[in-house]
Amino acid sequence: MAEVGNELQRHAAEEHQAQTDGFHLVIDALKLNGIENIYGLPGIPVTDLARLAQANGMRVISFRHEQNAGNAAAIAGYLTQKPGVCLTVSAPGFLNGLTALANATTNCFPMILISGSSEREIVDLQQGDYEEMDQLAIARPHAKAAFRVLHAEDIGVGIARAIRAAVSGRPGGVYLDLPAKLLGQSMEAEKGRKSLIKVVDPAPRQLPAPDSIDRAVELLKGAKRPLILLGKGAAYARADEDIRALVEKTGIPYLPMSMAKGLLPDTHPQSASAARSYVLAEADVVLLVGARLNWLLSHGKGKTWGKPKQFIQVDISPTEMDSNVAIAAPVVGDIGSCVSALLDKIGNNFAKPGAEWINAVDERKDKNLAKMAETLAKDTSPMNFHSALRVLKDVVKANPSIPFVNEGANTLDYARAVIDMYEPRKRLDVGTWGVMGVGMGYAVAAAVETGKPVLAVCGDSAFGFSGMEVETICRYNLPICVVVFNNNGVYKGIDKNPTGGSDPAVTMFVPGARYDKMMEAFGGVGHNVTTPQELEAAVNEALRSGKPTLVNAVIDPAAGTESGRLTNLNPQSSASK
Ligand code: ADP
Ligand code: TZD
Repeated sequence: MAEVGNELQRHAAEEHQAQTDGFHLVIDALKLNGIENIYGLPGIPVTDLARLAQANGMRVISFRHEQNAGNAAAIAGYLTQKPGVCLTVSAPGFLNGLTALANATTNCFPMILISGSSEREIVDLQQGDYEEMDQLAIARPHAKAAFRVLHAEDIGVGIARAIRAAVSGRPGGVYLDLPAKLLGQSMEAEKGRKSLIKVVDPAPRQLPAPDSIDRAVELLKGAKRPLILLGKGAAYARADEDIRALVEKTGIPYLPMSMAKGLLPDTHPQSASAARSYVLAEADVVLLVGARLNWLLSHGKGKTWGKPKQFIQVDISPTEMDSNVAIAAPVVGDIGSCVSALLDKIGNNFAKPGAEWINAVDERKDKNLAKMAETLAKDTSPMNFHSALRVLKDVVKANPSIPFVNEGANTLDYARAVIDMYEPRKRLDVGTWGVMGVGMGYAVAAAVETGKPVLAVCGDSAFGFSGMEVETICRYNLPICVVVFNNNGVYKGIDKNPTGGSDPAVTMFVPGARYDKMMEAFGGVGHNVTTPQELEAAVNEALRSGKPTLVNAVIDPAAGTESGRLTNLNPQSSASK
């Protein structure tokens, strides 16, 4: 009898083994394509998906809010060229993740938001399911592509399409809708295995047309005051050596956009960062590499751009050309292929720009750098942005390979100007939208994906958007040091309620708040610092120990300016004119 029982059990097990289900197919499809990490938040209907992913060897990082998980996935995509995956529950969880998906699409970061959803039959008849929402329709305008899978045998196709859409051409955010029933659907394991797709060459090279290269090089050769502008597309493309060669062989001054800082070290003699306004206004030919002429570049026109100029634009997206101003020499292709073709065409005899242009740029640079050094050298009490950043500049110089996350208004603008970056893809910031709240998500993914300690420098307002993730940082024991520049409010901390009433002014926070205690609450290390020396010691200790740390850096509440350096973007009330 016992033998029969065993035999039955064995049969049942074989039968069981011969079956697979939607949960396993999703995980197997991701793993087959080299995706090892999931950033998400569990709940109905994806809790078991997250559990099984962990059980099957994926690293699953559970967050406290989906937007932060989504931001983590987005920056993981930027850092690895593989789509970062965010997993959320239906409706509200999905919507929380959607901001991050839209931000990924806006920034050209490859990401896949996988969200559980209600069954279509119920959603389409609006019968009121638990967390019911027509998620696919809502995601579509915010994503580069959006797909739904209804049958287990289509999971392989769904994930393959999501991966391709996220990383090919201009990268972006992809939405993948997985209704609850799909996850539980079973099918024969062998058939399931065969239904999965290992995506071949997910981001194929896109070679530029030879005549577009000829046109670009002709224009560059004729330039008197050329300028190269590197954007985060260039950093993402990982054509680091060729980009450096292009800059050095041509001898042209270059400007890195914020997240392209470090593609060449900011201390490079050809960096024109310290003469930004001058070179933008004076250049006659501008070669854009992976940078859009959007608001961050004043749309390529107006006072910022001064003298008339011609643009060469290297970008993978053909429709980016002429989006703001005429592009005289569009070069459409992937940056690696384009820059390599430009280098071939340029050869070794490119006539470097004349001394007049180079000297004029250097003169501006030297003057501005001397002015900056003077500002940084001032020891103010209380600390202001510059005295605090002076020491962080040295910390980054001593630790050039650590990811540096930065958000805020003044905290962002000053840090970008003061802190030199030395290696590509180390500076991670608010990007194309200037969005607050990316801080902790970016920091977590940077630590997970690179295995390095991370330094995150956030304004107190910026930090607040994702601050609860200090628990996540402690839970996973990640080597992240968060520095909160605490000036008691948004931009600064001295505004008064114009009515004289007891409510605080709209930009004010609780004065003297101790953000360091938040980290301590979850077992991490907190420091409250009021001098540059204390700040430097606290950050160095954090980087040395690798312990989750939050440094509350007390900054003069009067130090900031409204909107940092974006004051011009604030509409004026007619009452205050
Ligand atoms: P920044 O904010 O640094 O100026 P943007 O995000 O505006 O940079 O621009 C990045 C550009 O880079 C986008 O237009 C995008 O299409 C392009 N891009 C991204 N990856 C590649 C790539 N591998 N090859 C070519 N262009 C790319
Ligand atoms: N909400 C979102 C999602 N993004 C935004 N950019 C804003 C609001 C508006 N905003 C800025 O543009 S900067 C900023 C807000 C609220 C915060 C600035 O204060 P801070 O930094 O404390 O973070 P500083 O250094 O004190 O200026």
